[in-house]
Amino acid sequence: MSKERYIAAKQTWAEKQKARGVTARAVASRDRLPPGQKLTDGFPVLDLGVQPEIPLGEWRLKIDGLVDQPVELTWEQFHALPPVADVSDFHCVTTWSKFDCRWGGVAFTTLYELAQPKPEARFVYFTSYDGYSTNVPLAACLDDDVLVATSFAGAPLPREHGGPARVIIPKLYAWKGAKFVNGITFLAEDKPGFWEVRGYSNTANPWTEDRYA
Ligand SMILES: Nc1nc2c(c(=O)[nH]1)N[C@H]1C(S)=C(S)[C@@H](COP(=O)(O)O)O[C@H]1N2
Ligand SMILES: [Mo]
Repeated sequence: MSKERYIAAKQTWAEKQKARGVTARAVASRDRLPPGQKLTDGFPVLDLGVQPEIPLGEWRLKIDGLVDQPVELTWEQFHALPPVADVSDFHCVTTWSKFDCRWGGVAFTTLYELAQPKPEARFVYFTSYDGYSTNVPLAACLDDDVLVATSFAGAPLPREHGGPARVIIPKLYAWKGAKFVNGITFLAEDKPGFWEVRGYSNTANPWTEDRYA
């Protein structure tokens, strides 16, 4: 399927779900598997039809916006930061979930301390090498399970899953985690990302089935 048809299909699906009244459920689930999700043993791949190839020597992660110390990290500089490892569950809005994903990388809070966002910064806008973007409230990024991951299950993060580096925000639907990430911008005002402008929920809480806005 072409990239345009794929995007249009997902957008139409969001509109149909909304027409059926599926936007958000008022009642949160306490199960490990969020409501409306099915467990998968595999690891499906979702992207925009492009998996950009980024040589590690050319890879950069730019952190800018409302920060006191804008930085542009090379691969070496990124890996000189304190590493973190975390095991978390992964929930895609298209109703599959994967348990016990073992990620390694650098904690979002480490990058936050490095760039020193100004007090006005309340939102984060992530950008990617494939043209993707997504937005998250800063408060949600400061959980200790949020990271920029460069490894999965003990091996370098494969390109199809967003390598060299991707964002993982376990408590939100997975579209809030940018694969092929290359930019983290701190903003005072919210700015909807790629799927958020195409009918997906801005808040994306799997536990309340907050799928479409
Ligand atoms: N750069 C980029 N990041 C992205 C996407 C994308 O298309 N491009 N898709 C999102 C969606 S909808 C999901 S469910 C997850 C899928 O990650 P996976 O392919 O590793 O399963 O990545 C998210 N991050
Ligand atoms: Mo997704």
